[in-house]
Amino acid sequence: MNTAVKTSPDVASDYAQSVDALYAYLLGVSVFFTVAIVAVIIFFTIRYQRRKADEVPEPTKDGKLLEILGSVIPFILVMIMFFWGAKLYFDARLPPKDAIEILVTGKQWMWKVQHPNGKREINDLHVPVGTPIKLTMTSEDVIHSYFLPSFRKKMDVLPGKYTQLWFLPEEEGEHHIFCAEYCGTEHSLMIGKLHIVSPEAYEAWLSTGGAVSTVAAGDDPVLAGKTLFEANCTVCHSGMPGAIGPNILGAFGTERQLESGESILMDENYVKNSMLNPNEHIAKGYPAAMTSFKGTLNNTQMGQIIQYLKSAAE
Ligand SMILES: [Cu+2]
Repeated sequence: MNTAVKTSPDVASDYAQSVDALYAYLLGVSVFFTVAIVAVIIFFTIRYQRRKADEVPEPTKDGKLLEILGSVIPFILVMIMFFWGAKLYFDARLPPKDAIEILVTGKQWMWKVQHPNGKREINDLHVPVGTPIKLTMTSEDVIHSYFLPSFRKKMDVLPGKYTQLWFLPEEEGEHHIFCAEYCGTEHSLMIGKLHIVSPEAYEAWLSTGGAVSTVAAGDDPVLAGKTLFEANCTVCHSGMPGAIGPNILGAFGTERQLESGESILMDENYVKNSMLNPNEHIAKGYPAAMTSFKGTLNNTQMGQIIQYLKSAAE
């Protein structure tokens, strides 16, 4: 039996290794200065204590070089922390364009996952090796957090908002998935397994169980979104003659000009907010004529419309 104490989770990617290296640097700098400062305090306490009641210390002289070194060295050390940390942060926040998008919904106390072809799974996540994976995540209730410790990647999952987390599975294997935000009684059971398999095995997995042929049309988020779009949005938003709203088919991912003179990126959060609070951002040249779909469309349906708009813009 392996009884070795683990000091850090498994390392499943180059990114995880880079995070560990930065962590080692932070820890090294902290430990070095803690030890050095404590040692100097102890040494000075003994060396310079008052030995006689009438003892008066010698005046000290300025140590200019010491002052400069005492400012410049820490400055360089913290700037290394800043730029190194910023680089890793940007790497983590910007998913590559060719990433496979998988939808994740957090719910007390499970992770509901939907793959591009509509296939669903709960808690587990199957992904093909070698392709970047982008998780687009939201919550049905409280704040959760999707944590892949072996990849050193973690992102809050929030109700009423979409967040993203991406990672590159570099080797086949199995890894932990945790909820990293205390979310209620069974938070500790909100765990899953990440299965990294070969691309062939992933394709095969996608078409088994809830086989593609048996995935109902209503299960495919894009198809379901298309039906909902046509029932609720087409009249005003697909460029029909005389339409009172802007055509949004094909516009996902572009900058939208607003009546206020500002512009805003049409992303998941913008589209969802426009369905809930249509008058918050009015498109340039159009009247504030839309009413809210709050209570008409549920979270899942709004998500499906977003998936349809995304696919219409590809
Ligand atoms: Cu949770």
